Amino acid sequence: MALLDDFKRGDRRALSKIITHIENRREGYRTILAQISRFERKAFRIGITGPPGAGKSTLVDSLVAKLANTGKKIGVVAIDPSSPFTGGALLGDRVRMQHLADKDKVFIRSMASRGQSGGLAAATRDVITVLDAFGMDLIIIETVGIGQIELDIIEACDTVVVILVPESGDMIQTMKAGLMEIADIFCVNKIDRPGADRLVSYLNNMIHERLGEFSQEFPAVGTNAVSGLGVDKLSDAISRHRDYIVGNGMFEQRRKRQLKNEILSSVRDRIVKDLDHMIDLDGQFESISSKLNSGETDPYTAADEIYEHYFRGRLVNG
Ligand SMILES: Nc1nc2c(ncn2[C@@H]2O[C@H](COP(=O)(O)OP(=O)(O)OP(=O)(O)O)[C@@H](O)[C@H]2O)c(=O)[nH]1
Ligand SMILES: [Mg+2]
Repeated sequence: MALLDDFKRGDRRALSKIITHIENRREGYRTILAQISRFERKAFRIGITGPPGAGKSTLVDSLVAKLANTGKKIGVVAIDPSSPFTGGALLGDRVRMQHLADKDKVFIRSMASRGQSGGLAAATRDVITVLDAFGMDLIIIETVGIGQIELDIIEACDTVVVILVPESGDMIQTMKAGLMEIADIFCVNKIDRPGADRLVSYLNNMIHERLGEFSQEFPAVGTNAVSGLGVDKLSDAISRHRDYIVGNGMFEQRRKRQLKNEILSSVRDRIVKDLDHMIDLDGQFESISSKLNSGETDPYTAADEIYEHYFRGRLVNG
C-alpha cells in the first residue's frame, strides 16, 4: 500500500491521513493498525491532565518547544475539550508551535471528545500507536479533567503530570483520592497568582505522606506557562521520573498491563458488537423483553441468563 510506504518514509501527510482513517474507524482500519503496530516503537508517553483552563495547552507548548530543541521527535495528542475557557479552540494545531525552530520534529493532533464517547479512549490509544510507529521519541497526551474516559486515556501513559492552579484548592479536597492515584508529578501552574506557594506546600505534604509506598519523592513543580518560568524544572522532573520507572521495572510492568488492557478492550468491543447483533437476530432479546414486561424477570436476572446462554462453558470452565 502506497500510503504505508509513504508513512514509513516519514511523510507527515501520510501520517495525518492514516490517523484520520483510524480515528474514524473507516473500512480496513484494523488491518492498517495491525501492520503499523509491528513497526519499531520506542516512544515514551507523557500524560498531561488537569481542570479546564489550567493552562495545559500553554504548558504543553512550552514543554514541546524545549524538548524539540533537544532534537527529539514529538507527537502531541490533544483531546479537544470544547471547553468554555478557550471555546475548545485548543489554540489551533497550526497556530500553536509557531515559534518552533524545527517544526518537522513536532506533530500535533487534536481529537474531538464529542460524539466519540466510549470509543475515545480506544481511538486515542490507536493514534498513540500510529505516532509511535512513525518514530516519535515522545508522545504527549493532553486531556481535561479527570473523568472515567480521561482515566482510561491516561492509563496509556508512562508518566502522568497533573496540572493544578492556585484556584483549584477546593477541587483537591474532593478529588484527592483520584488525583493521588493518577499523578506521578504535580505541577502548579499560574504561579504568578496568589495562593500558589500554599498549594505547592500542601501538595508536597501530601506527596511526602505517601512516600511510604514509593522510594522516590517527586516534589510539586511550580510553573508560569506563559513566561516559561519553571518549565525546565518540569521537563527535568519528567525525565527523572522516566529514569526512575525504567530503572525499577515499573515501566515494563505498566506497559504489560497497558498491553493487556488494549487487547482486552479490543476483544470486548467485538464481543459486545456481535452480541448486540446476535440477541436481536436469534430472538433472545424479544423473549427477554416480554418476560421483563410481564414481570417474570428483571434486568439483572436477564443479564445473567444472557451470559449463561452465550458464554457458559466457553470462557470459564463451568
Ligand atoms: N496568569 C497566567 N495565565 C496563564 C498561565 N498559563 C496559561 N495561562 C492562561 O490561561 C488560559 C487558559 O490556558 P490554556 O493553555 O488554554 O488552558 P487549558 O488547560 O489548555 O484549557 P482547556 O484545554 O480549555 O481546558 C489562557 O488564557 C492562558 O494564556 C500562567 O502560568 N499564568
Ligand atoms: Mg487545552
